[in-house]
Amino acid sequence: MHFDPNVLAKARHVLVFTGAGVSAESGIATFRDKLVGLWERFDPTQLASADGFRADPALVWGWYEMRRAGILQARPNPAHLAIAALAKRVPRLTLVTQNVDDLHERAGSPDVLHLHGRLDAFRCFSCDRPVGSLPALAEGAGAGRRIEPPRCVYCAGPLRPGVVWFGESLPAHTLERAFAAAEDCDLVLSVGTSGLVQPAASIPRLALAAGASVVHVNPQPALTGHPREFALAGKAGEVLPALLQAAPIGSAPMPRPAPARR
Ligand code: BV8
Ligand code: ZN
Repeated sequence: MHFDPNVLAKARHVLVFTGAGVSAESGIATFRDKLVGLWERFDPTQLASADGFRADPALVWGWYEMRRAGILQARPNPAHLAIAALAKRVPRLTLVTQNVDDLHERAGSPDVLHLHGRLDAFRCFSCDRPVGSLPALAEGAGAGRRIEPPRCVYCAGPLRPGVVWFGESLPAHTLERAFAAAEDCDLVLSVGTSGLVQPAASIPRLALAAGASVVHVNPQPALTGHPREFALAGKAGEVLPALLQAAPIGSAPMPRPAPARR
């Protein structure tokens, strides 16, 4: 059944739930994309874990620094901008992301709920103290190489990225807010996610169970067959601006992207 853009126009509360696919058109590799270079023979679930970091801190820190370099080079794409514009055109919008980049923020979205943390928030792996200022990107980080993590000034432990690794708990308050939005919203726009990682991936299902409709924006959408679940097959950077055009909602101007946090 085709999605009726009037559902978006009539929505009181829209929950936008994004995954790596929303940043794909900004040139940031998704988790489905094969890992390259040094990391080719690893599975992200091995690298994105405390055990993986313990086993080889330089390999894992080098992987995150390469990703951080890529994020600094990247710019928000029309999908990020459309989501920021949508927030100004519907009565209430909650943005929940699995991504650890800051492209939603740089597109102008306020109050982004990062279920899996932020790559550019660092803390000590040993004493957990947060790091005030961003460590400078190591020479050649963008090319991808092993890099020894910087040391904590308090206990000399290795720094780690402020992301949620596999086997680690999600930030409880953020998850609570995301689940509450899933229970309250009328519509979920699930954008660019393969829906494989739990508990984040349960958000669309929770919303369906609470009576909302769910639209998957994805070149390869995966539907469960629920009558209120729809797919808009295609790239987020094309589908979302078109959806905002088609839906008879207010017309706030598309925001201008902000520069990366250095
Ligand atoms: C937890 C941060 C428990 C890091 C991430 C066995 C052992 C251990 C754990 C488990 C296990 N089995 C299950 C688990 C639970 C585990 C899990 O779900 N594993 C999976 C692999 C089965 N979950 C956890 O471990 C979570 N914690 O359970 O804790 C616990 C409980 C109590 C006490 C202690 C512990 C923590 C999970 C968080 C992991 N961290 N990220 C980092 O970024 O490095 S997950 C990471 O992968 C992302 O954040 C994201 O969530 C996920 C990737 O998914 P997507 O974003 O969907 O991206 P993907 O590449 O998969 O798909 C891209 C999609 O985009 C595709 O569909 C594609 O078609 C589409 N696309 C492509 N181009 C476009 C597009 N769409 C639109 N437009 C385009 N242009
Ligand atoms: Zn420390």
